[in-house]
Amino acid sequence: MIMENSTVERSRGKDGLLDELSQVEEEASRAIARATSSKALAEAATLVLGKRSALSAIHREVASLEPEERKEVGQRLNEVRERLDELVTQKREVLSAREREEQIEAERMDLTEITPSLLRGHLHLVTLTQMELEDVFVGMGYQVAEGPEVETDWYNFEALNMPPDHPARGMWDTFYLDAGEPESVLLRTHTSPVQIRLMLEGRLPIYAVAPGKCYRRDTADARHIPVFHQIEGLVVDEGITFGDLAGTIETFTTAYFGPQIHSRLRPSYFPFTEPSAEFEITCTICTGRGCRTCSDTGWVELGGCGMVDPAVFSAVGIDSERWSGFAFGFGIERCAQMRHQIADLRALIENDIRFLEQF
Ligand code: FA5
Repeated sequence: MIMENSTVERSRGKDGLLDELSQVEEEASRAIARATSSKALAEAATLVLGKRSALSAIHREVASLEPEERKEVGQRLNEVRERLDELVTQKREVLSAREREEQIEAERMDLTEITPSLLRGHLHLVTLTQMELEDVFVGMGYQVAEGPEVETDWYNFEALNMPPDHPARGMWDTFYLDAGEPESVLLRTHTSPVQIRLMLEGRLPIYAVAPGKCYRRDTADARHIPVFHQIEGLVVDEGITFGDLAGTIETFTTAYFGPQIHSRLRPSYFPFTEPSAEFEITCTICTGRGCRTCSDTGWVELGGCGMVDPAVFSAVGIDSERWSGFAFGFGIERCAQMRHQIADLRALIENDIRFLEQF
């Protein structure tokens, strides 16, 4: 059958092949013109120019013609192939330009478009609270100081009247760093070492606050997180009394929480102050009735305070016969917690945008 078929094909002769070439040219041009995508054009090109195309079949038949006829048909065949090739190239350019435009349009982003619901970030509540607390104290004539978060044992404990093995060191569960002598370098457990640095500078009198990060091996709960912030206060001048300390704390509470919040000082112990006190305010979560946040006491401790112990003055070379002073240290997260009635302090470090965007 195949032989017979090829015999039939071969018997078409020169004129038959030329006719067929014109017909193929016409049909192929129409197929190329009909293609509406690059993919469809590639398929049409394979059909009209590929190995199984009518053109290739004619090409195979040319070999069986007489040399003169072969030349004529061969030339016409090349013309048709070149013309179809060119049609495909032109059409490919048109289609791919159109497709590129369509893709650009589909992927277009208007960077100037502003939707009303677009959220803008802002400072974290703890940072805002720290800035507001600083403002309150700057308004009272204090300077803002800073100290390092990585401290030596001497600044964090010893100069604050806690020699090695002093039992009060147990009040702060400490992260030690693997640097120098064992347990000589640590992450500060409170901002009180900044008191020592300020006093060692030797510029008296001192009215300063020092806000910053503190680290303790505390288990996180409604009132504690292991990395938190304190704001330390230090006043050293002639004739400073406990009355000045109590008045300062009262002024600060009224300025920050408003007059409706009650505060109290309770006798306490810190090795670096004598006498010492704890400073508490009415729990704003339960307004004093007792809840999980205040451990059912109705009060929340904000910080510690007291008159600078003469042993601390002597560690930094200040004459305690002439100078006296007070110090305090408050938790910044606790201040934010009570001001904004945040039942669980851990919410401040969970980074839930729905919570943070409220402040
Ligand atoms: C101190 O750290 C003393 N240095 C305060 C002080 C300074 C006393 C100057 C006298 C003179 P205390 O460990 O109680 O004290 O911490 C003070 C406050 O820091 C606490 O009342 C609380 O508000 C906050 N605080 C302490 N631990 C945490 C914690 N894990 N998470 C959040 N806040 C904390």
